[in-house]
Amino acid sequence: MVTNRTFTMLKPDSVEKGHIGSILEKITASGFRIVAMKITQMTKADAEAFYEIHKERPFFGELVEYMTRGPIVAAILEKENAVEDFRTLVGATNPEEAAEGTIRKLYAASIGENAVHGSDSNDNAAIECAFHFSGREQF
Ligand code: IDP
Ligand code: MG
Repeated sequence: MVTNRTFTMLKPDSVEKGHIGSILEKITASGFRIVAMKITQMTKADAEAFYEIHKERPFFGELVEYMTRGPIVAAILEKENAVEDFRTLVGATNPEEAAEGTIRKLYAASIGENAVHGSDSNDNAAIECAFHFSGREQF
């Protein structure tokens, strides 16, 4: 199992606001290597499957609506301790609680529209990378 990779999405709000370049710059400046990347748009079925773990939560419908409303940038990032280090760079789910300098502190509007996704474990990173990328799209 690959343990030095994590999966990220720049969510629709980041794309809409023109933050792709700034966020990717912050990611690469923080030592992550981009080993796969594309602009794509999730279908309702994609988003429901990707966020299945949250399907009983009250915000699930809102989350699926948000994540499917426009294109995202999906990417795989490589770095030693990638999953944990990327979660630190991303910051807390609620941007009001996110540490200074984190991506969500800088770019997220709210707990729902929070700019980026980062895998929460090595197992989920592997599942999420495979959800969006074939082997031939990963370098
Ligand atoms: P995470 O993205 O920090 O891991 P999770 O708890 O896994 O946070 O939630 C997944 C996504 O669901 C969040 O990134 C956010 O977009 C959305 N979300 C989480 N909590 C809420 C909420 O209370 N209201 C609306 N949307 C939420
Ligand atoms: Mg999560």
